Amino acid sequence: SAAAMSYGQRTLLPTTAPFATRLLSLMEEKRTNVALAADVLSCAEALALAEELGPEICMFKIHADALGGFDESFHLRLAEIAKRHRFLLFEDRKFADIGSVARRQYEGGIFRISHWADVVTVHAVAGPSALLSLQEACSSTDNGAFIVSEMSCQGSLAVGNYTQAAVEMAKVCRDFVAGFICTSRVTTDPSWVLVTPGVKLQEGGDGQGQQYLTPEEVIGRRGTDVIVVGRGIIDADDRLATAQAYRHAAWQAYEGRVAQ
Ligand code: 5FU
Repeated sequence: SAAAMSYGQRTLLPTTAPFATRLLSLMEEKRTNVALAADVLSCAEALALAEELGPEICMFKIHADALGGFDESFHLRLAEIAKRHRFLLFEDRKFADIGSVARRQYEGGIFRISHWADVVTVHAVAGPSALLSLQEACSSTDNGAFIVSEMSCQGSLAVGNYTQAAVEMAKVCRDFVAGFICTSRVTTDPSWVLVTPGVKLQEGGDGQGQQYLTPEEVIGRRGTDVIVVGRGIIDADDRLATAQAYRHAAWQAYEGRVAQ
C-alpha cells in the first residue's frame, strides 16, 4: 500500500513535486521526520535553536512575523546553519489572499519570504490563484508549498468537503504543491507529503484550542509523514534530548509502517 512505501521510493514517482523530492530524500538520508516549530520570541533565540537542534530535524519552521529583531542578516545566518546541518526552511505564512497580494506578501515587505524560504503554507479558502501566483514568484523551481487541508485546533472548519476540495486543488499546481498540512491521511497518493502539527509525546491540549496527538498515532496509525513539534521541545528542560526522543518515536513509527 501507499503508506508502506519508503520516503526514498516516493522520490522516484514522476508525480512527486521538486520540493517534495528534496524533503523526502533528506528525510530518508538523515533519518528524521521531525520538523521543529521554532516559535520563540526573537531571531537570536531562533538562530540558537537552529544551531542546537539542526542535526535532529528535516525542516525548521518559523513565523517570521512573530520573531523580534527580524532583519536581512537573520535569513542569511539561518540559511548558513540550514546548509551546514542539512535542514529546509519553512515559513508557515498561511497565505490566504488574492493571487496578486499573496505574491507581494511572498516576495516583498520586511520579510521577503521567497528569498529564503524553501517551503511555505497556503490556505485553500481563496482558491488556486495564490498558489499559481506564488509559483511564478518563487526564487527556485525546487521550492514549494503545503496546502492547509486540515488544522489541528478545536473547531477548525477545514473538514469534510473543504478538506477534499483543498486536496483536489493541489492538482492545478503539481510542480509547486509538495503536500498538505493535515491531521489525517487526506490522500492515498504517495506523491504528496503529509505534514502534521499538533504533536506531543503526551496527548492533550494547550488551553488555547491546540489539540495534541502522539508521534505514534500520527505517523504510525494515521499514516502521515512529518511531525511538526513546537512547545513539546521548546518548553523542555533538555531541548536536545527531547528533540531526540521525538525523532526516535517518529522514526520508529515510520519504520513500523514501511515494514508492513
Ligand atoms: F496549520 C497548522 C495547524 O493546523 N496547527 C498548528 O499548530 C499549523 N500549526 C503550527 O504548528 C502553529 O502555527 C505552530 O507554529 C505549530 C505548533 O506548535 P506547538 O507548540 O507544537 O503547539
